[in-house]
Amino acid sequence: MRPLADCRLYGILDLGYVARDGLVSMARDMIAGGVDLIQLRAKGHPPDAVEAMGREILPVTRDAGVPFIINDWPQVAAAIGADGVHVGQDDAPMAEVRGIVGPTMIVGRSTHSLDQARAAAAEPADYIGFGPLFATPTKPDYVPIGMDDIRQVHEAHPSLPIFCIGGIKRDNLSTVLAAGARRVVIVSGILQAPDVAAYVRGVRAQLAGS
Ligand code: 3NM
Repeated sequence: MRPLADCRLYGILDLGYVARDGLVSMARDMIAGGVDLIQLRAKGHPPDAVEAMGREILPVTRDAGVPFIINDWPQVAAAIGADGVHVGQDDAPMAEVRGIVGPTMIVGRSTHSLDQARAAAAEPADYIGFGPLFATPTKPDYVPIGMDDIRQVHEAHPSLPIFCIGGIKRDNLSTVLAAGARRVVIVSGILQAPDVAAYVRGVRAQLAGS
């Protein structure tokens, strides 16, 4: 499996954009393009449904050596033997999450400020999301934090994988990278692309050049 330290492009299977029966083929397209990590984000779906979806996706990601992360549900991640779980600011503290998923599973946390990034680094989370940089329909209730703190959060946590997120597309990626980002999450940009694999390849090429 690809080490987290080598992961720079994080794709999310978000049920707001992908139909239930399109998840596996979307995962394949994202992998074909070259995403490094895949998360299943199924807001509003009960844990048994998330578990069923996860069990279908996991063999595809495993085959490719791409870590598979379950959003929100440590119990589901543990039950299916996923590679990781992602939790938000309002979710359980790390000790509780670790109690469910064990010591080796990847645990990531969303952060929306430098203070939250510091707290997550201290838990310690294995990686953090940092954003939303820009307003995004994927997470409509959140106030964008802009790009001003990107350099500082990287300087403060040099060995923590930090994935910038929120409104990032191929079109603004160069600006985000110039502001100091090393790793990114792209949700709607990838999922709404007419040719997902080609879009991801384009993003990869930009990352490789930065
Ligand atoms: N989390 P898109 S922003 C799922 O800031 C998510 O924690 C965010 O989607 C955070 O690439 C976000 O479509 C949505 O903007 C990202």
